[in-house]
Amino acid sequence: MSRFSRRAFLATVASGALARPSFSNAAGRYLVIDIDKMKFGVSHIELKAGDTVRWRNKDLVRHTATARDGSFDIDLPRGEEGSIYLVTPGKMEVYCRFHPGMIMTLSIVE
Ligand SMILES: [Cu+2]
Repeated sequence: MSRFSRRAFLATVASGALARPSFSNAAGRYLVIDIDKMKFGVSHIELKAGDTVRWRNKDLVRHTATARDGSFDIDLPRGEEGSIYLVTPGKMEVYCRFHPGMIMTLSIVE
């Protein structure tokens, strides 16, 4: 099992109006990963605890950004965005539930 727990992330799903969790005053960076042409924009990204990752679906079809360990599952209809705020160091795999070949990894360091 992964070292991530469900509590490790504040996950939010953007549906129409973007949900804004408490990360607005986080000191970390804010990184955007575009999804297009059936791929995540990066296959691997290294982050720090306190960073926020935002996925943007620029593709023509619906995708998800889903943690392999179930920590989060962000539904991303066409044109939608969704973010997670990373708090726990570790490595995890993210995939798309609709297209299991779409995979990327996040490494969160202290
Ligand atoms: Cu997909």
